[in-house]
Amino acid sequence: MLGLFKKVRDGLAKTHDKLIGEIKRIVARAPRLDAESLDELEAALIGSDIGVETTMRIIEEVRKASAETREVDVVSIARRIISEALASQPAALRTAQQAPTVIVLLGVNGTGKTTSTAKLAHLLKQDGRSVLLAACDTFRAAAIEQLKIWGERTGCDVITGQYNSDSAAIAFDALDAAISRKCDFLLIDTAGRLHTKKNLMDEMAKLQRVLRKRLPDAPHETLLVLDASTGMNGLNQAREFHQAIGVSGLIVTKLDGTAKGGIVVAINRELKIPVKFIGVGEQVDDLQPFDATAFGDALFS
Ligand SMILES: Nc1nc2c(ncn2[C@@H]2O[C@H](COP(=O)(O)OP(=O)(O)OP(=O)(O)O)[C@@H](O)[C@H]2O)c(=O)[nH]1
Ligand SMILES: [Mg+2]
Repeated sequence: MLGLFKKVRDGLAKTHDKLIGEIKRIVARAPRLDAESLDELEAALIGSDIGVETTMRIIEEVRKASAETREVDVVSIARRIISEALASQPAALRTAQQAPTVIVLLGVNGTGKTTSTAKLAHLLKQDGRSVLLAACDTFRAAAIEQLKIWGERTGCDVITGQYNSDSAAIAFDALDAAISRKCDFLLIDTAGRLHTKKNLMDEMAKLQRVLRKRLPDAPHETLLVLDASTGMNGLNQAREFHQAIGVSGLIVTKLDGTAKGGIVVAINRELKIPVKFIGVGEQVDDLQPFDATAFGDALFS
């Protein structure tokens, strides 16, 4: 457990430095927190990508506290409010009453869909579950081979089709295979294209429809994979995907490389879509189930 916590803390180091560093700098310079430093604090919080709603709540509480006492503990106020925002959504994976649980991973190009599919497979396998993978990115060159390699590494079979063929047909076949092989989980890797391209949304909607034809309550999770380093742009992507096809949860990747980890707070609070997993590195064991308490601790420790 300690090792896991360390990974999250190391992964969030840049976000921690930015958020806490800025708060401390402002408070050190103006401990009384006059109007000007409150403005500065507000700008710093917005700049850390935690979102407008959470920023406003922190500023409001800090303002109230500074009317009552001279030395306001801004860090602990921020910590409390951010922890509340983080814990506001359930983070556990939704599973099928009867196997297989079908999980679709989608998102724009390069966010980490394929690696997250592999990492999730690894997590589930470690938990003793059987996992089948479906290579439904028939769009990008070498995407199928990439998933096959991950399949070998994680010890999972991969259902594939031809490049440029219908991804929904592969998903259907894969679901058939998962049912007949009695697999616990089917993880479906999909193609990434710009979210402004309507055809990606159409492709994903079709994939969902086709899965439902075979298994009415599938997919049990539609997980949008977001690259944390895109910050507020990621929040917009999530909004658009959610409106177009419905997203049941998020995987926020590449937290290790960015100071924009505050985006996880904004997503939880403002979109009310739960963050289910976070990616904190490139290795197969660098995906972790999202734990609001651990995340808050890592952000402030
Ligand atoms: N540092 C870091 N790198 C990551 C993480 N997740 C994914 N990556 C890297 O991001 C790059 C893209 O990952 P992919 O999984 O191929 O992304 P994708 O969304 O499948 O990409 P397309 O299929 O081209 O749309 C790879 O180099 C991954 O190693 C993470 O949590 N941290
Ligand atoms: Mg991919």
